[in-house]
Amino acid sequence: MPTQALATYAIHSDVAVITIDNPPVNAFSPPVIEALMTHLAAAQADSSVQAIVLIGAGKTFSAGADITEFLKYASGEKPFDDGLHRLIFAAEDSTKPVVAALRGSALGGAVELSVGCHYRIADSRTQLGLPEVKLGLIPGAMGTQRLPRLCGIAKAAELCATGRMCGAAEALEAGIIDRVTEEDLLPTAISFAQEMAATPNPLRKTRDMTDRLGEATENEAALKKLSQLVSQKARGQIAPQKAIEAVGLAATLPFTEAIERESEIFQELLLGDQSRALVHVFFGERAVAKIPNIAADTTSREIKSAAVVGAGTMGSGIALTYLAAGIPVVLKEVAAEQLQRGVETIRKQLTASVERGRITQAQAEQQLAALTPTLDYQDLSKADVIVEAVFEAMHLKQEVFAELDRVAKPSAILATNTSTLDVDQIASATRRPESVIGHHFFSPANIMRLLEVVRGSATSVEVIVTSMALAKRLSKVAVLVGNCFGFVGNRMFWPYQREAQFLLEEGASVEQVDRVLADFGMAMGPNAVMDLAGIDVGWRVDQERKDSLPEGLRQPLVSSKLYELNRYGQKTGAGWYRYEGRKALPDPAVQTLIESTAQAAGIERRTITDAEILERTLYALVNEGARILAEGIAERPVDIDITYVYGYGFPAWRGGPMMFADTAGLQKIYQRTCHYQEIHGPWWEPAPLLEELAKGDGKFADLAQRKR
Ligand code: 3H9
Repeated sequence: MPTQALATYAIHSDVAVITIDNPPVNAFSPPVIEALMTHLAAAQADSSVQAIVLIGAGKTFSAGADITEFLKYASGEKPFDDGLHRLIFAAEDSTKPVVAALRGSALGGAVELSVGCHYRIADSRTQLGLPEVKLGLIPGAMGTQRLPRLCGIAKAAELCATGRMCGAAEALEAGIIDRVTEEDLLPTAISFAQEMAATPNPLRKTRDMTDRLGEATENEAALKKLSQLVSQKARGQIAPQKAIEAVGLAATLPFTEAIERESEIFQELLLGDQSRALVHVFFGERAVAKIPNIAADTTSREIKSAAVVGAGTMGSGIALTYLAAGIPVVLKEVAAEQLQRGVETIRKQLTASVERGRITQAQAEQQLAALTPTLDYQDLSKADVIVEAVFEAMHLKQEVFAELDRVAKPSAILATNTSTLDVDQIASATRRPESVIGHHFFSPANIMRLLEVVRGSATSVEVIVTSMALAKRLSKVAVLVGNCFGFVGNRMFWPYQREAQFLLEEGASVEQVDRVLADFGMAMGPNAVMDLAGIDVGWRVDQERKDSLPEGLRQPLVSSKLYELNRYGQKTGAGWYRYEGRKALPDPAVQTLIESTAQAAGIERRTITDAEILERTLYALVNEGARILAEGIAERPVDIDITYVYGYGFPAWRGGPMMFADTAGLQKIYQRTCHYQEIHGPWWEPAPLLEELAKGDGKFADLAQRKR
């Protein structure tokens, strides 16, 4: 494709309009940069041109640098290309004023280009942001030095270190942009450019500005506070602190030296594991939506209305998710009291959303009006999708599905929110197993982004495709998985938690295990997770599963004792911890229970190292992941990674369990798995795929290249 096609050049009276035209998001690939450079040069050479407007084709300005290029640099395929620097300097050194006209999104390098232009005007709905930290990077095209010159060091550091988006009005107030318009952007930008060209000194260069950098002691205090904040919010991540460091250089180094340092930091981060992992997650989130072996033109069913069976915590969360997406919901319960409780939960959540400014009062009222509570299955007959969210017991689920089969219209999708049970067995209660599928939401269902879409053996392709598209409407990240105990997420979580409990029995404390895994980057330690999810929930799952477990294998002993003591976790104020409000406190009674249980079972207690905790929990997770891949329950390693990052609080900056394993080294993991097998027996049998990859010096990532 000729480079010129990626950006167009047109003259509107005396203004040159250069349009970035690289769908879908106008990313700055090297050819786009070259095309823009060519057009900028043409505008300099054309004596009839008085000013230049830079705009994006379509709905958006640009999503910044082309992230696919980073992969080539990180893998050594290509040297680092400073094309964006050259382009920004070309704009700034233009002899005619350059106006960046922003709309849609202006992200990363796109903001950096715009702040290198002489002026900026934005459509009032534009969102601006420096999201590089979300890719484990810092702004690397002079943004850390130009932004503070426009809006001050404190504000610039906050934007660069958090990656937070800001709207046009905020950007205007901060001084990042010069004008906001409600009018048609292009003609308004052209008029603005003409107006600026007519001023006495129209070439305003950000690099020369120093008056807005702010006062030294205030800046230092602001940066220190920000550093503390991001060390909590972005625990374990390097890039946010580096972003603060880079922005801080605006106060201490001349522009040219500071941009060199910025570029060094950017390139160091680009070669680091954290950026590699976060870029993997960025593309992974998009990859899981593309299902291998399903034709792109497969028809999907129309979803205009939904029903949810069960108004408990999960059911009401699922109903809220549909309501937020503008899909009306019929909510079914067995008794008036439970139904009323569910409706109240939904009402309270909506009120809380209004209070937090997430939605308006009018939107909350509209959503509540779209909720129809009922006790009658017959009221579900018009729903396009019905999600069952009753207790985790097969007989109950089958009863519900038999009813759904009776009342649901023929085209309805019948989804189960089971987190562990056999979807085929549930489907067998109907005469239409092709319409039955798992929609496994994660608690709180209206907040957590993951949706495991579980395909049963009879589930039709149409139902799968509809579910994946529906998930997008519900703002979920959907991962298609196969049917087995616990699917991908909970099946892998079981050995992880099993080892966590064994470690307690062998001598670790509840707090030690949780601290070690939280320090690794998990959102919560395994014991705290159990307390949140409900020890009773886990117990119920264990009851359903116990007959299918191999005999003679060691089983965790303490959690069922907590269940017998009615210590269900946060909901009863006590579980692995005791709770004051939501604050978890160590409980000596639990320690005593663990010790007496271990003694009664003849388990010798010893000092457990942090390293052993990490290995035994994480390698057990990875080993099960390898089995899941070999069985095709997860199609690709990235499906597991995204499941864990979005559903289980696995640190995105480690890329998910399978990428973590590749980074740690499969040979090491395999050797340690064999070592633990010698000590602890069959639970630790290495998965054949792990063994094969380790012995062949391979990686899970290689599987993506293999034909299944
Ligand atoms: C940067 O600028 C570094 C500089 O500081 C320094 C350089 C020296 N590149 O998300 P969607 C693809 S770092 C390449 O589904 P949406 C995406 O993979 C960059 N590709 O759409 C997908 O491809 P596919 C800082 C990109 O409407 C398609 O576009 N910028 C890029 O839901 C559609 O994307 C960011 O971090 C890119 N930059 O959301 C912005 N962006 O169709 C990252 C997207 O094959 N991007 N693609 O799956 C986003 O946040 C969202 O994509 C955006 C649109 C909000 C723009």
